[in-house]
Amino acid sequence: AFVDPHCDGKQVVVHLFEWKWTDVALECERFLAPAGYCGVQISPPHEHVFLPEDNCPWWQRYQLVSYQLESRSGTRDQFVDMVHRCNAVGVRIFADVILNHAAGMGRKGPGFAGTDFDTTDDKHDFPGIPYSDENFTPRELCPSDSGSVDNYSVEDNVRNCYLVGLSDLYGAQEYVQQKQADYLNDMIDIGVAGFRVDAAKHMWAEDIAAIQALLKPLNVEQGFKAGSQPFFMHEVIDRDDGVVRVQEYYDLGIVTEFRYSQKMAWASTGDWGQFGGLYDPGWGMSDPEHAFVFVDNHDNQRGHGGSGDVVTFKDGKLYAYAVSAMLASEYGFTRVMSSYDFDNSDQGPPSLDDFVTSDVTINEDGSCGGGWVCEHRWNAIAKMVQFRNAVAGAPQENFWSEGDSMGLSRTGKGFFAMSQRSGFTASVQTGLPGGDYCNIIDSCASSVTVQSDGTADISINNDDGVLAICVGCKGDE
Ligand code: LAG
Ligand code: CA
Repeated sequence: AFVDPHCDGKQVVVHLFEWKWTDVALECERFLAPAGYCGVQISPPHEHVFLPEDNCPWWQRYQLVSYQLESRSGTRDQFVDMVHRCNAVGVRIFADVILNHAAGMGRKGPGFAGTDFDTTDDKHDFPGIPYSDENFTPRELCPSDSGSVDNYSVEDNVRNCYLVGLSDLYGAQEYVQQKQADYLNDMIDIGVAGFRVDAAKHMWAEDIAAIQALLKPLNVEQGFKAGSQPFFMHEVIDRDDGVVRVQEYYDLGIVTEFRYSQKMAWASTGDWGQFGGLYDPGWGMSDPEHAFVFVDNHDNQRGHGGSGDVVTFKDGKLYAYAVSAMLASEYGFTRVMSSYDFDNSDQGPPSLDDFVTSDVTINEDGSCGGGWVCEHRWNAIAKMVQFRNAVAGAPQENFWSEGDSMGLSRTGKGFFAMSQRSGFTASVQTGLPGGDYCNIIDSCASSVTVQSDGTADISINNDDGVLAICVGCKGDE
């Protein structure tokens, strides 16, 4: 349940981190639909705290003030317009929702849209919802001395204490569940296709299930089949290092697989052999049907939650290899990160003087400017979206690696190889029917002749160092 993204079998979501709704709408129309992206994970759309004294860090959006759809990314009207325009071109919107907590303790309003709130002196006043003291997890249910989460091997600690001092909602209460469901239903009525649940690890699974039971089916007027359930992507950082495991979330949707991100970083050191056994059930990793995979996310790319071994846009071409490898392989449902450049880990998005987020600028060559990195537009990454869609369902076989080079087939539908060496050549088993195939990465400037037994001599000689051929694929997207 809750595992269908409702995008006609397309396989890749892009996180347009901190983009404004006006820019997301444009991007759906001008790029994401033609490239074959399934949908967009947007930044949290609710009213959040407003922290100009801290230069409005990106993370102010993870502190709830009210459920009004008024945020740094835009107004309610702009949100509605975005959802409708993206749905119209077959690109789905998935909202990042904060259900575990409200604002941090010791803060005072007004929030971003002018709504009062007050968490000073241990108060929990959120009149805009309304939530008050009784709607937050009772102190006696949290076993930590400080009241904050500080022991990941104790379930009550992880779920009932305050995550980095954020006021923890008492998710077992029907009142809280109903308010949260009302918020999600408002977006379902507008036409979103699903949700990314922030800090799901810190919520009891039965509380999430209770919210889900209160949700409406998706909006048929926005192109969803009658009776469709929203798609759910749960944020659970499980690296075999605590009491909460990804398996607990299988009935609730798909779940982040952070070990994948970690292994990707190891493979990217030039040891692509690691990629062969990447899905390791023995390591407790999620089964393929529930795994939500990514090379990096908005937290670990800047040393926040779940950081450590990670490859990001700052690694340049190596990053394109990693994302290409992810999109080539079979495991999990994939998310591509789209970032803005930053020097310090709290820095917000490119903005005008008054912390109003800047428009995303598009250069003549299709790359982005103004501080927006747009990894999702990088040539190899965008082309590999087409590959992943084309080979969906085909088994991954014939994996080989030679240090910094690797390849695999998606038998019957596609073959992929990449190399960090220029002019790399190899004789391989492609797993494809005989014939001539063109490399979609260089728009058919190079091609591969597959023999009737599936073997081929390949050479990789484009700027990206990537070769991807697939049945029925053309060089242009
Ligand atoms: C997440 N996933 O489970 C988000 O992906 C992650 O970005 C969120 O933390 C976290 N859960 C809680 O929603 C982010 C920042 C934190 C920030 C928090 C709230 O990584 O650094 O905490 O959002 O804005 C900030 C300060 C803390 C302070 C806290 C409460 O950095 O020092 O204690 O606010 O005032
Ligand atoms: Ca909690």
